Amino acid sequence: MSRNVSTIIVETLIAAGARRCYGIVGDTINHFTDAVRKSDLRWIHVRHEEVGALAAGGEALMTGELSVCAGTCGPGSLHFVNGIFESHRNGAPVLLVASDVARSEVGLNFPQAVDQRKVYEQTSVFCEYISHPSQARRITTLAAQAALNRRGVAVVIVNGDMFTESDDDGQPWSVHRPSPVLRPADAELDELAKMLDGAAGITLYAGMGARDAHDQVVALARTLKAPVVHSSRAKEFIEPDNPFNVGMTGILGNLAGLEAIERADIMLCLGTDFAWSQFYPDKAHIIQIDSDPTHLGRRSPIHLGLVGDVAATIDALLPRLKPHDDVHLTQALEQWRKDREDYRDAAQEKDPELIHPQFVTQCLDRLADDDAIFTADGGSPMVWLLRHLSANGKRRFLTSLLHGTMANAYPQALGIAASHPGRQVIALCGDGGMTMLMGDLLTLKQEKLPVKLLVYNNGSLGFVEMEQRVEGLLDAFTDLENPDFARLADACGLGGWRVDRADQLEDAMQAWLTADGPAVLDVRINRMELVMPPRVEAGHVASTALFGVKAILDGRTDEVVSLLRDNFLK
Ligand SMILES: Cc1ncc(C[n+]2csc(CCOP(=O)(O)OP(=O)(O)O)c2C)c(N)n1
Ligand SMILES: [Mg+2]
Repeated sequence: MSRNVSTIIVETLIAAGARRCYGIVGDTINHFTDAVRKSDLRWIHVRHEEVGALAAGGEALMTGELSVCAGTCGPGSLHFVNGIFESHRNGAPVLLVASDVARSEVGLNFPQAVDQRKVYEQTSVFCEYISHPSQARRITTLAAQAALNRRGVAVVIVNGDMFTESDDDGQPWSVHRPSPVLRPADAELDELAKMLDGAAGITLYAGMGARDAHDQVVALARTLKAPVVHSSRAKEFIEPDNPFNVGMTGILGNLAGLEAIERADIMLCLGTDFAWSQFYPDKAHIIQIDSDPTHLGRRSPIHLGLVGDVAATIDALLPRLKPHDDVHLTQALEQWRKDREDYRDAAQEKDPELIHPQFVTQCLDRLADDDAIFTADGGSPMVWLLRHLSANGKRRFLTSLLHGTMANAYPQALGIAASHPGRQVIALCGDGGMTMLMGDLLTLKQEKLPVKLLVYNNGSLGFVEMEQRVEGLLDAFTDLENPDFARLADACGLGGWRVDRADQLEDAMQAWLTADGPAVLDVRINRMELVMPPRVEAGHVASTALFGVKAILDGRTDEVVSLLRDNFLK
């Protein structure tokens, strides 16, 4: 039967598992949205396409299923770029239908014409035009298949006039999703077992590639008596029910994580591509197991690199290993206990006038549902999430750790709320992040998506302000003059609460969490908060002191005093 290209694309997307499409209508996409209107694909009408892309990415990452966005030619399709980059980096299967001007106008600098392929090629696993109506089902199918199997973004570019062309579309193209098992050769596993058996202190470092291998990682840690350090993104999968967990390394990490790697004789990397080379050890032998051979030895020279899925590789390795003794493990677990005490201490409020973000986040940890889904903005909120919310195997976490964008939290939460009805979805927002894409608060109301936004209101682009100070610069261009976000929420039709004192927090948070529909909790937190690295180096102290001197000379003595008081003397 003959159908138009719009209908064929929509049918194919639904057959590939897509349930929602995020976007804004416009001339070259209107026939596509008309086909969406007549279908079971839900159109979520956002106010800014970047929010649509982040929302589709949030949905796709949490469900593992295809999510779609679509935009009109030129500016409409361009606005998705930052959110599409986020999914390209974090592996969320998103399909973007980007449109362009009619074919009769291509190459003539027609208003709004943009070569979408040049824009999106660098940020996708698949990027192709539908050049003939007979390709519509085939290209869309292959795009969906690439996004789902290669974990990333597929872009299908369609000229506006193509959507109304028809084809009789006879062939049954369909998406295949195989699950191969990948593991190293027997001889390689024997060599690995020999190296591990000859080593005293072994530390496991688990990344996103270990997300389906929780039980295997724990079993391996038990046999090797190895502490387990995890990357930030792997927190939700590796932290729960893991007696060998000692936290994270890196600038956002903790001392136990850092030292477990420094002290090890072997650092065994399991599905991690952690990018900061300075946190890899000088002394330890590094062994890396990854399903992607291009990751081997990319961040640090390694002694052995093997290709395999983490779970399948550990299953094949365990019978080859002898049990180890636990000196290295005991030391790491003792430090982890101290690190958690320090985190708890950081959240004690002695002065009700001063609200520390750690206190706010630990209160949320207690009051949020056991299976809540949390997102956090790039900037300090992501650190508070990683350090102060506990993973239990049911809670889920998402932050922008690879692309590192601001303003991701509530847009991602929007897509997660749409795809997880009945689940509590909480966005930890910076005041900078939330106001960067504030217009889509209206979408939460209009589309009835009950996201709970917690705004860490420090009146500043705090993370960067801190970076500037720690580098010995006088902080500049970081002030944010904010409205009362609770009143703003009210004007947008959302619930709104505002907290200025620590002793008001718990009641307000309780009311906000149990509110019907979307709601904002605006908490006035301490502006002078420093995100402490796991170990304060002499260089940090010297350059922060340099900021102190410059600030005093600039007449800002009060700020230096509060920086010291609020971080070191509390
Ligand atoms: C889109 C984008 N612009 C700029 C930056 C640089 N940047 C990183 S964190 C940050 C400040 C975030 O401020 P806010 O959201 O208020 O969070 P805070 O750190 O104050 O808690 C900035 C400007 C970025 N990562 N992404
Ligand atoms: Mg801020």
